[in-house]
Amino acid sequence: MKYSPVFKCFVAGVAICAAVLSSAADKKLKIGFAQTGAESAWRTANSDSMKAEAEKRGIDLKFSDGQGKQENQIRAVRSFITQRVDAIVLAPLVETGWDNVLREAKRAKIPVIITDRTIQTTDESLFVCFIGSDFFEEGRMAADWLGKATGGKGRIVELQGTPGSAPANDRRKAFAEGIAKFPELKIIDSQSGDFRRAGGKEVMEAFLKKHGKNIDIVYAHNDDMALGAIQAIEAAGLKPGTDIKIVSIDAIKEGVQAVADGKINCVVECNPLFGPKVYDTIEAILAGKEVPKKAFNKDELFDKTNAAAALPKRQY
Ligand code: GZL
Repeated sequence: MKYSPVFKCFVAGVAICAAVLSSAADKKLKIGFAQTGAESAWRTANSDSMKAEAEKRGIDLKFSDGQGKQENQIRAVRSFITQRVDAIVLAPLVETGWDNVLREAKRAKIPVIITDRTIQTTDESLFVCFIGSDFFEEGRMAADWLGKATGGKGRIVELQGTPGSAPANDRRKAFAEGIAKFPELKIIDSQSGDFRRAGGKEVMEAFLKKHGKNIDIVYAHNDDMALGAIQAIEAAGLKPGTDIKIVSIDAIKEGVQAVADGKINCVVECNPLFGPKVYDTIEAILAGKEVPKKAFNKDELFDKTNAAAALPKRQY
């Protein structure tokens, strides 16, 4: 069967386009992201920021939902190494237990960026940099606000985040140090609600049963637990924000709305929308540029003086 010269040129042209397209596809940045899970509205906003920005930049994002288990995240990082991704992003559920898998990524010469939560490691060369918020600063801001708002007096119950996680450890430590300045501002009970709304409700129900009217303040490590605690407080016939003051962290839209409604008295922001910053940093690393070891996001504070005005601008 003889083919005309025109047909032969057409076939050659198609082959060249396919080769160019496939090589361009090969050059598409491939990034593995091991997310903690989907425990809170903050987490959903953080995942959405990473996915939307990857889409916008044409990045091939391999997203893994750890479902609240460190072993799932470790498995995901190993899978990213096998897939030879260009970079690995890890939002570590808890602070410890990462050295071995990070050593494997280092041996594979794949840069690791730690986001959102910090890790404890014997060797800081196992990751290139950290991008997230300063949980100590958030705890201090919450304590300072409360000291001023209460005249340094009150019995506090604390809703802690996920046991062993950096935000739970750091927010607890910094808040305790912050209220130490006020001898009559005391934590009378503290328990984990695991950053979940249901957890905040259940723990608050137990606190109300145990302490009755002897609770003046709730310090919640995140808004989801604060919103759960509001359900328990209202079910007990009490007024959140008035009978029991509430201080929380994250500043999700529902949390800022609750401040505007007078149900939460203060939220400290912990901004989850750092997808663009993560990918800018990865592009810099892959281009051989130096990047800061720690890059903290800027966080604001909302109370009755500014919450209502801030609401229209809230993005998560
Ligand atoms: C903080 C993040 C915490 C949020 C919670 O950066 O790790 O985990 O405060 C989330 O809402 O579950």
